[in-house]
Amino acid sequence: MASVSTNLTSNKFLLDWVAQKVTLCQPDQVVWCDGSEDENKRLTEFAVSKGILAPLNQEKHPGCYLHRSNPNDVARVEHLTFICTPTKEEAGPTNNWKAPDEAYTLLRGLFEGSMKGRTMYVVPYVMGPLGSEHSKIGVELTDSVYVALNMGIMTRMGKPALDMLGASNNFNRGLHCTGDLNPDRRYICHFPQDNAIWSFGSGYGGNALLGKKCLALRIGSYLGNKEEWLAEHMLILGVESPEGQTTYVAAAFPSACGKTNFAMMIPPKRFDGWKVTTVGDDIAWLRVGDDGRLWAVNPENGYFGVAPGTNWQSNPNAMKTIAKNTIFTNVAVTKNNTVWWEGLDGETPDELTDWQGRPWKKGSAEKAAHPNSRFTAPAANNPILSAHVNDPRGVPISAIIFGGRRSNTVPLVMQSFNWAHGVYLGATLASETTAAAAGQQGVVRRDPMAMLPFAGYNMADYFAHWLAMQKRVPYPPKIFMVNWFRKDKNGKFLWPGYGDNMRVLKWIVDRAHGNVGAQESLFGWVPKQGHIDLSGLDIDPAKVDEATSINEGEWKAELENQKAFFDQFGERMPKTLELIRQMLLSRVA
Ligand code: GTP
Ligand code: SPV
Ligand code: MN
Repeated sequence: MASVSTNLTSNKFLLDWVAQKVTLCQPDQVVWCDGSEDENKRLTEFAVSKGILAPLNQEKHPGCYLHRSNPNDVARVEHLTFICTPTKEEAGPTNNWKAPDEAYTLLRGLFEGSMKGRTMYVVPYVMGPLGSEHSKIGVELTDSVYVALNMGIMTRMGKPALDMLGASNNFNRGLHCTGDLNPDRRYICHFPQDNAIWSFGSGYGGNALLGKKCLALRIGSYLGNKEEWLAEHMLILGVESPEGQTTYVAAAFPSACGKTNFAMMIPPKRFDGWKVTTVGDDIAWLRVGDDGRLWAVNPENGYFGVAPGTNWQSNPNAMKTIAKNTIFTNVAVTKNNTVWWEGLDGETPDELTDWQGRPWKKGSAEKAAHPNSRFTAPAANNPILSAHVNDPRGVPISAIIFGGRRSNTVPLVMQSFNWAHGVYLGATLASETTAAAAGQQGVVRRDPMAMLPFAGYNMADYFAHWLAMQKRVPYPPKIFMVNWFRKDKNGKFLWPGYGDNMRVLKWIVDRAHGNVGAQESLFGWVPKQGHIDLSGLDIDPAKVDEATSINEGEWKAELENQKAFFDQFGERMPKTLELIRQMLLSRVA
């Protein structure tokens, strides 16, 4: 049997657990990751020698590599993701459930001998700032060098994690094996009661980088409910005014609905002197501080961002962030071995190599880059990285924003009447599905708080937890809803989006500080005429009117449609949310 010995730790719980899993998976060797530069170099070279990574043009993309995943393994697989709580009720109607015994038996069968002829990487990592009481430690055992390298970018990985863990038994146990990538033998199983994750048969992103969606959101949300904090699918940004006052905002948008872009935004010229800084682009852990405010940390240390649509116009800070030391997954490459994707600046090249490594010609009906192609880039590359990303206390949140991708109905921005109504706005969030998950795209579905695929327990209990936070947060953030994606009758976006979202953010910040009035609509507070600053924006005012309009007919249908979603939770559903729905409906009935 491969030796598990290491001089990196003497933690008995960890060593015993690794030994157990070595017995199960039978790898040829075990490699403990220390997170050093040297190790990164060695693993990268190994990955290149095996064809798992290909060096990109090192002049144009220093330290950057391309990875092509199996074409059947390009996105999260929600139908193969399971919450394995003792009872089905604990997982709730919106999660797939397996009994823990059954799941362990099934997966043990798959893991048995699965790493024969392969290396097991032991990847210790911290989610959250080192030494912070908010942070959690995980260890992922994986046979994928791609996963180990990505975890090195996305988390605080290696020796610092083992040092922080010390002799403690309190760490998430993650077991991952690529297997033969047969979708019929692919399972992403979470065991919240055991603080464990077993993932088999996928090498892709959220299925395989266990610190991200599996630990930071699914297990995290379960722990949050127990420990009275919130694990959310939210970006965190700071807005600095010309006077030097910084306001922190957290925003939940579903997958591929604009979090990375919003978190890295550059305000338009009109907002000279205003600055946005990024704390996080995907996940927020929120806790009540001693001062009675809600404080947030970003558990991650890098960005696993959507490539298509990223360009020097839409997101210059992302372009700078991915300029070096970045892994690109499933993008296209040019003749010069530089990266390309749909929506990149400039002319489309006549010829490319597509994401599957096939020759591609301009005008082809197929996309050159996969719509869910991604970059993995270190947060440290981000030119507008907040000075507080490593602050163990996190940052105080003044506003929470919920937003979806809706062609109609939902206006550009709305503020909730109060906390419970804000929770209702989050709980009824709906969005058109995207390429971030396998399955049909562009279908409107309820995605409460952008957490539908990520809640590690019954969503009705999750709503109750959100409602109960009101009593625990004496100075709560104000809650808002936005929609950057409303379309006109020709199918064109009504709102320019990206940097111009600053115009909406400015109103939100002003509202959070009580610096500006608002108009009461039937469904929430909306900006008064002229309060969204449009100066310097070259756009037909009628478009903005349409983007901000509220159509009672559409809302009646929307409110009626929410009922079925609520009803599936039965008695477990908090009455407050259904009462708010009925009250709003009575206004248009
Ligand atoms: P995940 O990493 O999957 O959680 O995605 P995300 O929420 O971070 O989304 P991201 O910022 O990567 O944006 C996804 C897609 O939406 C990209 O193709 C963007 O170009 C596009 N997008 C982002 N912001 C806007 C916007 O304000 N308006 C419009 N029209 N599109 C946007
Ligand atoms: C998402 O789908 O919300 C992502 C990408 O951020 S993944 O890590 O694959 O979940
Ligand atoms: Mn995400």
